[in-house]
Amino acid sequence: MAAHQEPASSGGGPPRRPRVLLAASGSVATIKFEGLCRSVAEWADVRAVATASALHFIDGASFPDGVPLYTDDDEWSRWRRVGNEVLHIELRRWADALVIAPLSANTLAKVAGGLCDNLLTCVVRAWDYSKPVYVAPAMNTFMWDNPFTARHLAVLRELGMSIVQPVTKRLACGDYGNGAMAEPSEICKTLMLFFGPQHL
Ligand code: PCO
Repeated sequence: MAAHQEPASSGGGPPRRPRVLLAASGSVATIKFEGLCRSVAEWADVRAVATASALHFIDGASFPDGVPLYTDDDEWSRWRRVGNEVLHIELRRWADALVIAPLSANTLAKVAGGLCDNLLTCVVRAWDYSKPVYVAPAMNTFMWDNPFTARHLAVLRELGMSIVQPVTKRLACGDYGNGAMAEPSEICKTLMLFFGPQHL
């Protein structure tokens, strides 16, 4: 990967496709991640990051061709000696926007606290906040209603991140309530509005 990339909005020739880094943490809603990657890849260059927990819900065999899926193993296996590429830094440089969908309660807490113990959280910890971050929380209603959620989301908003609000519906455990991840089509639409028609 090149160390520096032209911004999507740079003057001169036609704008290049937006570069979107899509990241998934571990939630039952991660079953929707593949669909989100497919939708966004129709109009953007997409790279994907999955936490170890997210991988429980992702079928590598059906993951879209042309969307590289990076995991914690890639972060470690690429680095042998000083001077080698550091994956979370390269991804942070490459991307025009970061989307975390789903954002689990655990990853929300880690991001709010500045923890960086895996590839996804290292990208966030290294992020350039002049570039957008969208997060789509997903969790059981009891977790969503827990006071920690509002506190942690307030920190994310203060950092400039945008929250794609969860919806009320039947959850994976059978409970009915708020906490279901926004539909991939909604998340995709939110991103398209940010990039605007000139890039699509
Ligand atoms: C645990 N967690 C969840 C996660 C949030 N749920 C959702 C939706 C899915 C089905 O449409 C699972 C994607 O309900 O985002 O349910 C509950 S105990």
